[in-house]
Amino acid sequence: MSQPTRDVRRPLLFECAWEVANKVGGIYTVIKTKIPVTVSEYGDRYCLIGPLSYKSAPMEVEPEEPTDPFLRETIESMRAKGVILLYGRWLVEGAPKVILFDTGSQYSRLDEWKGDLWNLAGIPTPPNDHETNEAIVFGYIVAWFLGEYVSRQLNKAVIAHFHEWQAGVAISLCRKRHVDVTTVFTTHATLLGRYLCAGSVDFYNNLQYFDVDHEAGKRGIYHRYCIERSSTHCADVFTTVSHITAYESEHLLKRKPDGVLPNGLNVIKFQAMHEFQNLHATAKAKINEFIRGHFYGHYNFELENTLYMFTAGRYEYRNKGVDMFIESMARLNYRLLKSESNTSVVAFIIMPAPTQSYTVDALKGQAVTKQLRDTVTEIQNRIGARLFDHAIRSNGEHGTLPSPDKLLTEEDNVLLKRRILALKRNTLPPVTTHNMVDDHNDPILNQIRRVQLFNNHNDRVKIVFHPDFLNSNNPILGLDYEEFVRGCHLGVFPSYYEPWGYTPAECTVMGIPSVTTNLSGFGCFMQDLIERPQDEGCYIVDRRAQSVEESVNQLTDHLFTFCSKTRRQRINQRNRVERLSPLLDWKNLGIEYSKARQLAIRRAYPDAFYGPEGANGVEDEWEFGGSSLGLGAERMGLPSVPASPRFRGTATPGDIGTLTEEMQALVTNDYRGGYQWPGNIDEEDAYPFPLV
Ligand code: G6P
Ligand code: 1S3
Repeated sequence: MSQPTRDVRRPLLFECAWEVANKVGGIYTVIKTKIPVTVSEYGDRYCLIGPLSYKSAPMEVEPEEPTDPFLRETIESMRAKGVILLYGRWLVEGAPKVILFDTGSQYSRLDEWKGDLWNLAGIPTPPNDHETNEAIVFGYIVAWFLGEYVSRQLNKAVIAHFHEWQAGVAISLCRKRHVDVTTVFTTHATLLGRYLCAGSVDFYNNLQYFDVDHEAGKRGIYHRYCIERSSTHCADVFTTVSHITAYESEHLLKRKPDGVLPNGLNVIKFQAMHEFQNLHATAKAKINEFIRGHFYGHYNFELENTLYMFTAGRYEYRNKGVDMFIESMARLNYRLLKSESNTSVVAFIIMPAPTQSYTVDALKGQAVTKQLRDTVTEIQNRIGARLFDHAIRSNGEHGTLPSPDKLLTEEDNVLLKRRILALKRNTLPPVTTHNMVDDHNDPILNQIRRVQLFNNHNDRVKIVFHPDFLNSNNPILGLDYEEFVRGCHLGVFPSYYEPWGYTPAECTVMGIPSVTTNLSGFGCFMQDLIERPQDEGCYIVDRRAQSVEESVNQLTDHLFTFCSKTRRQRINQRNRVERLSPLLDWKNLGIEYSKARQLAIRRAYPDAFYGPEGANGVEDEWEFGGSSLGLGAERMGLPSVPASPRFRGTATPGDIGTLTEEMQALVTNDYRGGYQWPGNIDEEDAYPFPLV
């Protein structure tokens, strides 16, 4: 397969994912935020590949003509055969080249390609799985593109990096067709892992025992699983986003990852330097406004002593730990009441679900408070005018002030009373802001009912379930997600299945403390790097080695302790959290991607490294994005200010710790991060939680 004539020093890079210029979930964030470091390493040798979504592409991509003659010829040739595609610049920081393929333009070939996939790789496909059909058509078009491109461009090595099974079909095709590219496959979760965890199995204690084909078949995802597994095995280099998912992949996909590529963030975007504390205060003021409206008529708590906690993410009730979130909030409520604490907590759940509209009650709350505010402003202006008038008439002689009852007229009193009466309400403040399509069966609502967190007058923990994305134009909670996070005090993400977990990572770079678990990639990553993460505002609940009951209690303890902090302590903690940002910066984590790509090149073109050419110095000339191997924590740009977090003696944040094939066995054996995984333990998780 390898053609040593290709230049391996300055390879070309195609990065392919279903979420390129097409926001669905976390992979969009990975790719988009990583672009600046990839562009700084590859410049115009970098091009992304994704599906053409007519809804988002016009906003995301500026069309352009390719300057690379091989690319132009390839595109022209494909267009001539009916492929519709958009080539241009993705309008994000770094403005990389992007090709988006319209899968619809080749649907006529779906059956032919499905037959081919069966013959070539033994992958079966049922007729009506739209997502799989899309993955197949997309995969065939991408493999077609890569095949044509490398048959024209013969001088440079080409790396094709694919994310997640939806983009994986092309990997198997490239392998079977001997297309001269080297491939990297990064999985951000496993299909089976996600499905198994969402059920009620004791996943982590049984990982090595699952009959994977049987389990996939039982859940109707055997064909998807085949695509995922085939992509995993056909790729030159296989990686994932965390140690925990590496372990899961080894057992469920039957290949040990070559390394771990932790997800980063473009920290400059979030880092507001010393200003971030002010941003917290202004964003919190906006949340305060919402609270006044939402709890009108029952607004008996002091906002000065109110903490905003939240959980957010895709609606995966058990996987994202919403069950544990609600249960712990119920227990926190009990403990705050019992200790006669004067702290109140508003616990937000931001998780999109099918809804019909905003509830009338939620809209009314904001409307009546707005009316009250307008009336008060009106009266305030009138009082001001009266005061001014009185003062100016005194002609500098009498020096008397008007009597207060003259300032507030009978008409003002009546108006104000009307507004105050409008604040009376016979119902409790609503738990949810929207009318849910399936209110009776909604797992979140049912759990709230079970623990009876109904926003009662004397509850110290109030619940607001916002089953939609946040948006600054939202008439109820008018903030963008980022602003909302900044205004909160604590993010709470007690996930059971979380390959990485961007939500706590985003909290960290915005200087907001968070709780996560040692079943989330992010939680393990922080635990591996920092000696006492809880001291840095990064709380990690143990969901591996203790029972569900113990985990809930541990989470409740963290929440309760947080509630007893003074404002000064909270401010300090925000400062400490924010200082962890460099750990999550792509400028430091991007190097793991560089290593994976270099490993792919080495595997595809070993002669260029170990043969005579290698001896001539390819090693030394490798372009490595300006980063250096073996970064220590100090070298990650962490400020050496007093009370800095104490780091463990980590060499590199990820795990492709070396680039040599000889070291691979050592590297891959190491990915568990030192944790001893349990054998089979009989104890089953008890769900649902008992009532409090
Ligand atoms: C930021 C602001 C302070 C404000 C504080 C409130 O630090 O700079 O002016 O007092 O937030 O903190 P809290 O944790 O009570 O929301
Ligand atoms: C996955 O998205 P999810 O929320 O389905 O990929 C994300 C990006 O790698 C990751 O952060 C998350 O944990 C995974 O679960």
